[in-house]
Amino acid sequence: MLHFKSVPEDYVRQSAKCAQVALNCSRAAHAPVPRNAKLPQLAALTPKVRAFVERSAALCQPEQVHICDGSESEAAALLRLMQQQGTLRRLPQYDNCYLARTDPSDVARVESRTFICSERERDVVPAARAGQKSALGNYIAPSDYEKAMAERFPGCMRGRTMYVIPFSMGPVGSPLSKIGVEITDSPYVVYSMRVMTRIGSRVLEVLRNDEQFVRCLHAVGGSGAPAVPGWPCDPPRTIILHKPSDNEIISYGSGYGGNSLLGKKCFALRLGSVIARREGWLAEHMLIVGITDPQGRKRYIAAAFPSACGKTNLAMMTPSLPGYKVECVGDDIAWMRFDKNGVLRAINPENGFFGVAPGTSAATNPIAMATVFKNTVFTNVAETKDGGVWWEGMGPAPESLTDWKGQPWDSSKKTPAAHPNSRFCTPAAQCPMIDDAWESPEGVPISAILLGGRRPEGVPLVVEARDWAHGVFMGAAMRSEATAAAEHSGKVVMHDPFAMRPFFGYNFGEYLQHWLSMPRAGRKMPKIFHVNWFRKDQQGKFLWPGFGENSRVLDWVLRRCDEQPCHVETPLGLVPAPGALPVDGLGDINMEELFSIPKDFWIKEADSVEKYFKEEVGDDLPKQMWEQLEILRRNIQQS
Ligand code: SAT
Ligand code: MN
Repeated sequence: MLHFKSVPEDYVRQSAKCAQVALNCSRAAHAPVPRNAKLPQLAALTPKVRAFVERSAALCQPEQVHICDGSESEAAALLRLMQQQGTLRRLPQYDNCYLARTDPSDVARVESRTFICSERERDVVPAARAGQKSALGNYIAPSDYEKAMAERFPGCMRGRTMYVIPFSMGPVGSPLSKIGVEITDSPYVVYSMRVMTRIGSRVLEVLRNDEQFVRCLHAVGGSGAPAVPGWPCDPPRTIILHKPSDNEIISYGSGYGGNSLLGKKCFALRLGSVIARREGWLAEHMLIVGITDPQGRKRYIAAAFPSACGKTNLAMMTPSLPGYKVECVGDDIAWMRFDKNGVLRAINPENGFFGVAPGTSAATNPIAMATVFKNTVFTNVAETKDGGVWWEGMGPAPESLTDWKGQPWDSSKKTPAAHPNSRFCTPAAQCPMIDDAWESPEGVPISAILLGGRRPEGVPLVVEARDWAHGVFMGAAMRSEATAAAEHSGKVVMHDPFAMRPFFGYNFGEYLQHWLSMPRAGRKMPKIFHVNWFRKDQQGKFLWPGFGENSRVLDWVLRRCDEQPCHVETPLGLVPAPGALPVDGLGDINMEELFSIPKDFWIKEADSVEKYFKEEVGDDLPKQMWEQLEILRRNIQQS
């Protein structure tokens, strides 16, 4: 069995020295970290963190080790280093903004190379129909996990600096937060983790009281000069491994997003979902927003949509309805737990937004536009000739552009200027409508949960679940068009239960059981709704304007949370009563088509959900889900 060997004593001594001088290495001729910078010594680490660092160093054999303290001077040194290495270009148009261009084969999450390890396959993969393997949950056996590591990690950081990033998912010290330590050889990852999580010495302090943390080991891989200067990676051998039983995440070969910022999908969702089940809470792929109504009453909702389906737009919505205010707590992940009063409370475990750039504009998301032009790293967007950025959907293309691959671009080119999964990585605190309570240690109270996806056909604008079990069924049956956030392509409608398909850390059948077990005496269960902003007419035109106009749907949702009788029953659940959804001033909205429930479509949809449940979940599907499917079938037949 391969594991980290113990590190020779002199290596540790050498490493301890390096902790002070790593960013001042001779090859990177940038200004040294000031002598008085507070860089904790290896010896000052807690024993478990130190052991993890020593084992990783012995395995990866970096030239030096740098323990990140999270200081401004450290960030400045990283930026200088990355500009020298060619990873980042400064964008002189803006304040402290940078552009990274990745290797063109390292541009999105790689779901096919992402695995969960456990002793038993069934812990990870549901019991599918005989002879068929469920595609929910990518399992790797412990021996293959060790082998994958042994084939990639020994000596993989030779000549590089190994950075140690203590990070907190959630406000530092909150009872709802969790700690991780990511070891990486990518300064881009360190800088991005600094934006996306809370890092540094203050996190190490928390570990002094409780030594529990998730071990995250990341290496970009590759040897020799990288194909794209400043972006070493090893796409053919990329692998992302999770071992929930050991609180361990291992990632090799990719520097991009969810593959390398291990606090995000790997920890906050995959390991997070396992920890959440163990401890009785929920780790979900959901945004969180606060909505204040014209009466001044504020409620919070959480909403699950697959990657690149407009979560960031909803999280930063400028409501078109007069008197409404939306404030953002988070745009991607929610950790939620019932408190002692039976209220579901949510925190955003992240500290920044890693948002999809294309489609973001002053019209679609003015708040994002007001957020991202300072202290931001853009990745794979296009660059203007005066050092600004551009992407499809931002507005008219400026005259001369450099595309995401660094090539001259003009609108006659068939290829997009910005990669469809290009991103901004920006601190949440500088969002002009960040919620006052966004870092509240106890979390914000959740009144409603929204589920949704991109459904061009058949699925109404909004449907309220009749009860909790029906809401869980809606989540289980969620589908959405594929997006550019992972390697899938084309406009196929994929099943994506709870928008968690690529992020489950354990058996999806057990996940549903966990959700079904939430209602208890004394708990105030949030209402669950399914929304679809993306329904199209016969001509392929969107039936609903979306964006800020979605506040009209939120208005109805909140009135339903107040138990106002502004609904009617349908075979799918409850929808707004005629006239209850405020559409005044919207012009021609075909409400009939927007809310129609085509019988043929729904017969097929129920068949497809049945097939999915059978093939992907089999015996592990809770029986309440079969009952819900039967109710749907009966309702449709009788309609
Ligand atoms: O996983 S990423 O962080 O790269 C983005 C996403 O899919 O939401
Ligand atoms: Mn996401």
